[in-house]
Amino acid sequence: MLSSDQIAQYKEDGYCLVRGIFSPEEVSHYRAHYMKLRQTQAFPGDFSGVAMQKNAADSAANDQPDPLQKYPRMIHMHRWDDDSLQWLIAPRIGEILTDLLGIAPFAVQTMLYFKPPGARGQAIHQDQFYLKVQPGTCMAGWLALDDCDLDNGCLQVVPGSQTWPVLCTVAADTTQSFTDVTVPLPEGVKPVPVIMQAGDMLFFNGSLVHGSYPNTTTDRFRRALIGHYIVGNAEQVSEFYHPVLRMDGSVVEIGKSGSATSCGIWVDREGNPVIEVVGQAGQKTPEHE
Ligand SMILES: O=C(O)CCC(=O)C(=O)O
Repeated sequence: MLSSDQIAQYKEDGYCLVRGIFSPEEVSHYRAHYMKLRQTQAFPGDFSGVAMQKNAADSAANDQPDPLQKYPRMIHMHRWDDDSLQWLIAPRIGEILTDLLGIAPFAVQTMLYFKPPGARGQAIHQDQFYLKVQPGTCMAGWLALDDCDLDNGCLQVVPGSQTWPVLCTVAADTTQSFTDVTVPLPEGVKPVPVIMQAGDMLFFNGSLVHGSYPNTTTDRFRRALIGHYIVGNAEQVSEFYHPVLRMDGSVVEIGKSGSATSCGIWVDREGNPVIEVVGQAGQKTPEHE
């Protein structure tokens, strides 16, 4: 159960860090489990990133093999791996999400980021851009399987951005990001790093702007096991996230949200940046979450 301070921090900042929710033995089990799966075969939805734009100034960098080719991100493992399913619907995660949301969640997605040494990060974005939960929003539960810091590309978040509408996306720098869209931030607003130890879990709201920089180490992975959830009174979520599960693992039928959506752009009002919602203008169709 979360403390009132943790719930207050979530309301204020859009995220809540819960330390040591999984033991060192459990974390070590998941690391070994996913490394073994990754080395065994390819799985549906494996994603090693968009092609990297060439860096005109650095031809040596252009010739480097991309570490993500060997360690593509896994997705929706809970649909074919029981360990992943049991983790996704673990009661301890359900209890925390219920504390934060005020209602039991539904579970919709698992992902495993290996982020080996030298791997690109993921440009800042909002998960709700992809999940399109209506009404309400989605939540991420991001479990660190390795200690995460600035060097190996820890998660970065923009505190308070959970109150923003979904922003229109722009092209990302694919030399730094394995996905190709990002969201702009007004001048002076910067993401802050979330330093975590293996076993810590970060819970964050679907509108929170977040992402990560590359892993610049030569010898440390930054593995993360991620669950995505939606509020238990949601009526729709994007088709990609179906089937939707109750936290007891049973399937719940809800609607599929369409691709049409509005998004926000930053405009200047009397010297202050504010978000103006502009329909679909400037919106790029998401190919990869
Ligand atoms: O782990 C990362 O580097 C980024 C993860 C992320 O952005 C996400 O799960 O939506």
